[in-house]
Amino acid sequence: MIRLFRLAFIAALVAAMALAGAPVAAAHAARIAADPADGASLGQGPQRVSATFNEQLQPEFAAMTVVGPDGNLWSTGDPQVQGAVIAVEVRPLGPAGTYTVNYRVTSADGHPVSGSWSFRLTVAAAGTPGPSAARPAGSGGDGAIPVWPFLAVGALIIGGGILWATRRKT
Ligand SMILES: [Cu+2]
Repeated sequence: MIRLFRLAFIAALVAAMALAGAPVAAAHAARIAADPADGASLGQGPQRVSATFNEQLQPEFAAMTVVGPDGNLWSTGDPQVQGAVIAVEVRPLGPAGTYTVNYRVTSADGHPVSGSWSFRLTVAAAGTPGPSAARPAGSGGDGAIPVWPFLAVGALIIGGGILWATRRKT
């Protein structure tokens, strides 16, 4: 009877670990806000653009650019990652039209997430563009983090639970 209880306990523990582990592996960071907002019409260019995600980002391998209607880069410098926010400085803008913000960030679980949104500048300004955006800026390598450390930690926890359960026999 006690042996049966112990087996049931172990089975429940393993099932709980599998259920708890699944969302971790599946959950990528998702963008929940953008500044300027997607589709915004602005009479004046922003000094910086930023995207906010639903979870902390890893600061490594982040990329963010602003590409103007002329095909040039209007972002300047490297993006900054702080908590769940990635931002990049923007030059004084130039021609009126659509500016597209492209980003690539690394989720807390190690998965790279990329996307883009755009805003419109309604009044042309006198800014000087950066280089052509044809050559992607800030691509410093693949940001993927291996999954095996998470699996190893999961196995340790399950193993510890089994050990604990078997030691509790009366
Ligand atoms: Cu993920």
